[in-house]
Amino acid sequence: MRIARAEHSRRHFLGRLGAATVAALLAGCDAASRSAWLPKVLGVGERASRSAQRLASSRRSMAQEFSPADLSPQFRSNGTANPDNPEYQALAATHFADWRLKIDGLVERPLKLSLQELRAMASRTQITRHDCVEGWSAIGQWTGVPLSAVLRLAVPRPQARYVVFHCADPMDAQGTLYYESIDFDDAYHPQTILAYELNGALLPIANGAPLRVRIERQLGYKMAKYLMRIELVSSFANIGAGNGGYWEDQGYEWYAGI
Ligand SMILES: Nc1nc2c(c(=O)[nH]1)N[C@H]1C(S)=C(S)[C@@H](COP(=O)(O)O)O[C@H]1N2
Ligand SMILES: [Mo]
Repeated sequence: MRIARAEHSRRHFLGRLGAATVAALLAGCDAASRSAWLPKVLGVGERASRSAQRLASSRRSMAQEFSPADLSPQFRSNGTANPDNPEYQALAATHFADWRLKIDGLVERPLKLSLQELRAMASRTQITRHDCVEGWSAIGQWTGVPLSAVLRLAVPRPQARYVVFHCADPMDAQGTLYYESIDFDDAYHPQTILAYELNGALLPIANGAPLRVRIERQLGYKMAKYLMRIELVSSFANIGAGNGGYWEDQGYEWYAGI
């Protein structure tokens, strides 16, 4: 019953993904991203059944990891490239020395962590492929702290079901800030990291400095950049328009599995 419903919404989403991807291809992306994306576009049917299989078995599988030779020459930026937000700009001016990641909501121990504190924690480095719904892909190397380690420090309360990422960038004239959310399956997945480095260098502002999340088995829009706050909730009914993310509020699927 649950699987049937998930599969229904997945097909709906893949239909839309196909149209968006074809539009992007017609608009002309560069050859590298086209070749990385094309097999997946052509294999939509195959993808749907593979995803159904994954849903039926486990969501704990690992995303493919690559070698340094596979790295894209450049990891492009998409969406916001520099938040139009005075508070963020002030933090950026001092290289995020005064930035703190807040972790609150349904936790026993609310936290405020500096970049230095996050960097002092055990890190994980992974080379993965990022797939954007707009029809481009790029392979990059990410280094950061596993989200699971940060959650363990904060001690989630039993009622907590989702992890909400609040970002610094306003998306519209009303100042709606980008936000996203994932469930605990993804939050505790070993490849879900809060990344502060891209390709061995400090995370550029264009890619989400000082901190962005990597959720490697989902599409690019889930991977919130410019993180300011992580909130644990039992439901996202009262966050944004209630669909779990900025793009979800515009009609995108909440679970954007690849
Ligand atoms: N805060 C924030 N996070 C965001 C976005 C954004 O506009 N703002 N865009 C999303 C989309 S659609 C993609 S594909 C990736 C792009 O990441 P990149 O800029 O590192 O390529 O970030 C995602 N996370
Ligand atoms: Mo995207």
